[in-house]
Amino acid sequence: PPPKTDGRIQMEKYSLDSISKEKQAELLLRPIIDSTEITNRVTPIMKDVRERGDKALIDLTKKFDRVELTTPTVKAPFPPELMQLDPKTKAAIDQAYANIYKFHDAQMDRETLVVETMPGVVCSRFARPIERVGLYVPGGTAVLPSTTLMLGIPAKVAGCSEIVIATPPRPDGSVVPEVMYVAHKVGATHIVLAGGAQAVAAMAYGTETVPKVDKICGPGNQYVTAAKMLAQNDTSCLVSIDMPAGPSEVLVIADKNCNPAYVAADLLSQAEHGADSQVVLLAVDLSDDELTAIENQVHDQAMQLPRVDIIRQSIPKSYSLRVKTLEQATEFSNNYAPEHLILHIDNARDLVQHITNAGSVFVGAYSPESMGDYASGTNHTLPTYGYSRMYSGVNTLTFVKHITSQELTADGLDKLGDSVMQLAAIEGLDAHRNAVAIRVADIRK
Ligand code: HSO
Ligand code: ZN
Repeated sequence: PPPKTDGRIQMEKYSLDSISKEKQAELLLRPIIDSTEITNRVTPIMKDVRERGDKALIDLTKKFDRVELTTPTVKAPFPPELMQLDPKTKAAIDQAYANIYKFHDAQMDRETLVVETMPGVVCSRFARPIERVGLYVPGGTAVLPSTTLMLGIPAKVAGCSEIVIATPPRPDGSVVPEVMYVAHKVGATHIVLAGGAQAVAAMAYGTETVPKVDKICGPGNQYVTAAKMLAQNDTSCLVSIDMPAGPSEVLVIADKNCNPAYVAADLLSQAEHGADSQVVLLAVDLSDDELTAIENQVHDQAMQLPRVDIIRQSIPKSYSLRVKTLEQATEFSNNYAPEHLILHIDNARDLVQHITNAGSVFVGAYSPESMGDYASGTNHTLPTYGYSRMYSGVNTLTFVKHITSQELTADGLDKLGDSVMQLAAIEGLDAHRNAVAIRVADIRK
C-alpha cells in the first residue's frame, strides 16, 4: 500500500548511506511489465486487421474509441479546412518545426564514406531512406501534435517516400487539426484514424486503404508496444520498430544551489504524463530544510495543476534519494539509465562528459525538459525503462539504413587474395576459395 501522507503529494524518501545494496538495486529497476496478458489481447486484434483489413479497423475503432467511421484513412492532400488553427498555435508549431528541422537536418548522413583499406581495396558506406514508414501518434489523455513533429520531421529529412501517420480519431471521427497541420507540413501521405494495436497492425500488414510500411515508430501504451513487438517478430510482414517502450521517466540531479521551485516544476512536468510515470530526484548533499523546500514546492505546485489526479498517483510511486557527492549521483544515474536527465547543479555542463546512459540531458537551471519536449530541436521520442543503456532516441538515422559497397582492382584482389583463400580453406568453404583462386590464377599468369 502507498505510504500514508495525510493527503500530501509526496515522493518516497531514501538516503543512499542508509539503504541496503538490495534496496539500491531495487530502486534502479522499473516496475515489471507482465506482457503475457497484453499479448493475449493484442494477438486476436492484429489477426483481425490482417484478415479483414479496413472492415476490422472500422469495427475495432467503433469498439475501442466509440467512433463510427466510413473509411479509416485520409489521403494527402489534406483539406485545408480541417487544419484551421488559431494563429498563436500555428506560429508555435511553425517555430518548433523550424528548430526540430534544423537539428535533424544536421544529422542527415549525406556523404558517402569511402575508405581504401589496402591499395586497390575500396570500401564505402552510404545511407538510403527507409521507403515507407508508419508513425504512431498517441491520443489518450493528451493531444500530441508535438509527437507528430518529432516523428514526421526526421522521416521527412531522411527522404522517406511514404509517411503514414496513425492516430486515434476525435469523438466526431475527425483528425486533431494540429496533428493534421503537422502531417501536412512533414509531407505525410496518409493519416490512419485508428489507435492501439489495430493501428499498428494496419501499418504492419497494410489494408485496402492503409499502405503496408517497412518500419513503425512512435510511443504508445502497452498495447501499442506489444503490437509493435509482435509485428517485428512476424516475418510475414517484414517490419522493424524504433525501440521498445515503457512509461516516460525523468531523473533530476539537484544540489544546494538549485532553485527548489524549478526542480519541483520539472518533476511535475514528468509526473503529469501518466499514473505510471517514473520520477526520481537525486539530492546531492542537501540539508533537511533544502529537501523539504523541494517537497513543499512539489505539493504546492501539484495542487494548482489540472492533472493533479494523475500526479497523485505518480508522485507517491516516485522517490528522492539523498547522496553525499556528485560522483555518487552520477554513478546512480548512469546505472538507472533515465529517459530524461535534468541537471540542477553548479557547472552543470561539466558533468555531461561523465554521463554514460541517458536518452537526453537537460543542462542547467534554464533547460527544462519541456523545451526538448516541444521545440528546442532535440527529439522527445526517447528510450525508457533503462533501454537508454543501448538504444538512441528517434533521430534522422532512425529513418535510413546504410548500404556498404566495395570495389577492388586486380592489384587489390592479388594482394588480399591469399588471406581470403586461407580463411575460406579454414572454414571449409571451397567455393569461396575458388571464387578468388580462379581470378588470382589469371592475374598471376
Ligand atoms: N515527455 C514526453 C513527450 C511529451 N511531452 C509530449 C509533452 N508532450 C516523453 O518524452
Ligand atoms: Zn513531456
